[in-house]
Amino acid sequence: MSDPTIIQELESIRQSGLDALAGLNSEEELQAWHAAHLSRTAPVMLVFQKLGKLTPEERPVVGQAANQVKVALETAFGERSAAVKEQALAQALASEKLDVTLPGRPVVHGRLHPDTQILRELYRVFGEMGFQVYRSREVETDEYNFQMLNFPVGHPARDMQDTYFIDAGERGDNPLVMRTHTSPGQVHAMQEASATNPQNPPPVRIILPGMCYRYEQTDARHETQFDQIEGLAVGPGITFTNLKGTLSDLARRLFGQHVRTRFRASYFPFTEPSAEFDVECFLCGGKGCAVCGGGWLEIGGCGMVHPNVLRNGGYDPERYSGFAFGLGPQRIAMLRYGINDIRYFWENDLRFLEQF
Ligand code: FA5
Repeated sequence: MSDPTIIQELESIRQSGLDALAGLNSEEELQAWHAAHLSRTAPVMLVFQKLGKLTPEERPVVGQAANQVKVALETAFGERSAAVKEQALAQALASEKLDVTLPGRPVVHGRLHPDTQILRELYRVFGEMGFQVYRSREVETDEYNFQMLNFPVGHPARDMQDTYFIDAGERGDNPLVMRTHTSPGQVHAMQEASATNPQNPPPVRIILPGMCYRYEQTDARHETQFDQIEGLAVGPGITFTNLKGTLSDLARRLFGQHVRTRFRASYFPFTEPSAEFDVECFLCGGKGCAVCGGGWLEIGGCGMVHPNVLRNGGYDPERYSGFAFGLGPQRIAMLRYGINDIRYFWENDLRFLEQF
């Protein structure tokens, strides 16, 4: 038989706990009640600790009774807490007044990334000039990224574009690479067009936009991942004058009628002759600033398509000629918006992005 005094004690623990709970009306009072009646040192818990000292007959009876008291207190606590919360909510709603003179909460709109904005503008301008968009792959073979463009294996000009290789050497001299420029798309596009009529391939006038990747040291004007927009025009009788006219017109459409541009002789294995295309920095008036460096900002490379590249694309260089260029849209956006560090583009810092 169990000790009747323990059973009585449990009953009085239950009763006094429930009585104390009945009048509580706030969260703080409830917490204090919980500490007094259900924490590790609460009277009902101490009964559990005493179980070990009881006889084997008493133990299950007292244990069960103590458990019932504990459950009763927990249940009552849960119900009281819910009632107090409901009461508080009702009071808050009753006291709430609608002040129609308060200023509205601003609605935050998403917006296009500055890179997307400049790309769309370039698509529009080139569209007006009669160029179509051709998309090409970001993972290339060495053959298309380099060899077809007149950079044979081991050619020193490959050092101009530090490359990310993405295979472990299984493909010998033709590894997979992340494209270092959009120029391999030139060969894909020409091959596709010339396949439609190998004897008389159709003229081509396209732009090839897309991401490029180079394993290089980043600085204010260099990123490891950046956009390029390649341009390619192939047909009978295309000259360097057409190239100059196209890029000068582009600069005027983008930056205004009075912008100054210059072509500097340069070298690319896939064009001959080759040039770099610079726009005068109108942020500093050509004096040199954080955006441009020396007064001019290089926005692309260009030249007349090399006969070997025309041939690789299925065009006879005796009958066809072409020009090509590769521009950096982010450099164009830097000039347009006065951005002094290209690394802001992919940092996802809202303080930068919200300015556009
Ligand atoms: C090329 O990539 C050539 N394929 C361009 C070309 C195409 C020449 C067709 C002739 C005919 P280059 O490495 O200079 O060239 O890059 C061209 C443009 O891409 C640069 O002027 C610059 O605007 C941009 N660019 C190049 N590297 C980076 C970089 N690391 N970060 C940001 N922009 C870059």
